Amino acid sequence: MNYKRVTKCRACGSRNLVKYLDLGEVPLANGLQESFDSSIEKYPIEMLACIECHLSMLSVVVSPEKLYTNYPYHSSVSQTFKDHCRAMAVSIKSILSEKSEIKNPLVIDIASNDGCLLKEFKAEGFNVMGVEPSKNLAAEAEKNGISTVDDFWHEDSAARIPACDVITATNVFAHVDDIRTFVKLAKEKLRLYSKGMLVIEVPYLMNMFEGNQFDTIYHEHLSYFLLGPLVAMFSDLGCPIFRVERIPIHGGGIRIYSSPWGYEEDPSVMKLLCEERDKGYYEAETYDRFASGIESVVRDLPFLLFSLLEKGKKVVGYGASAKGISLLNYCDIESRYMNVVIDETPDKQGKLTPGSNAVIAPFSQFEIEKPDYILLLAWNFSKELIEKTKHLGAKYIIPIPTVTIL
Ligand code: JHZ
Repeated sequence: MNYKRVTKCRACGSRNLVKYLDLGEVPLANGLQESFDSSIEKYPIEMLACIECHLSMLSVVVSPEKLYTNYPYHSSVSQTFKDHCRAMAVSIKSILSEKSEIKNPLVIDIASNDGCLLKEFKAEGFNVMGVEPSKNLAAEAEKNGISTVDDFWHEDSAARIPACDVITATNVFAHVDDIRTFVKLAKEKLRLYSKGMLVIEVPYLMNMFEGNQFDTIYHEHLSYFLLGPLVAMFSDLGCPIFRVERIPIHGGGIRIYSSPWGYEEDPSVMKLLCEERDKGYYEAETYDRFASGIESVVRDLPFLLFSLLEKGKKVVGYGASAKGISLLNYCDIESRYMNVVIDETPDKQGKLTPGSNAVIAPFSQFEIEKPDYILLLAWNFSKELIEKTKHLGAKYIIPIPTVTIL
């Protein structure tokens, strides 16, 4: 098996870890299948919390080579995400210009995917460079004019990039096992004269708990972040967090800004730390409450699909997202309840969802299936998905925080 067990906290090094959730064993969410395979590999999903710094993490780390060498997720499929990238580039440009005089700054994006974010920085006048381990995505970014080092972020790849003014890392930090080295390597690349900064976006644990987003727990996401453990670790590494923003993308995340070059701390940092403490995120019962809250979805979703099947209704999934595929597995939903999931990512089409074995089909399949119900597996893009399909006249099933029909 290509995984190892976690024995200490990857943020603070404590061995004082407590298990608060066990979702059994499921296949890798993006391990899309070419054909039905009854012996598909499954890996445990258990959540641990560090008693010292309150980082939440999975109990296992699956080998990154297994997860990412050929990665089907393309950032650019969602207009909502493209809009988010545009706004991020504009906002960072304005923060940087308040602090430094630099013309045409250089931004490096770690895990740059198909170049979705760097394209927006380029449009804002930045010089850009990506680092992306998935060969298919790095090649696509290069084709679109984004210079990309096709590798993971480690000492060798860091040595191949120049010093820069901004490093961004969106939706990758949660995927990294050695987060301390990740930050150290980034910090060393930030130029002093431009007061270089590291900007990281991660899904936020408070949103996950409040929204019952347990489907976002899967093998790629090794850590589930609060601001508290991040602030402590970044200070310890000499690259303090000086600003934080809550962002709506992917069900709710945080964008943290850090730098070794002496930025004054913005009040946003202390405000969110206090909110975490006041809402009980450093207390055990909050974790137990989250763990017991997922039971209703795991019970109600299969029950709903079963009763719709009994009534002869057709249900089709929309968005073969990693979280959606995980949800189908957590709820034990087999292909007889739902055998088609629509997804507009060409690399996903024609494949089967691992574990639940639904066929991933292009958008045009909606006209053939004529669904009575569309299960929004990418609920984070509900607005966009509903807008695109409302002409079909189907009802929508939103699976979380509680199973709801629209
Ligand atoms: P989406 C991703 O997870 C990937 P996933 C990653 N693991 C991560 O960390 C999180 O984000 C935060 C499709 N779609 O983005 C595209 C359409 O077909 O919710 C995607 O396959 N048409 C790195 O996989 C899927 O839905 C559309 O119009 O859970 C959405 O996946 C839209 C909007 C999406 O993330």
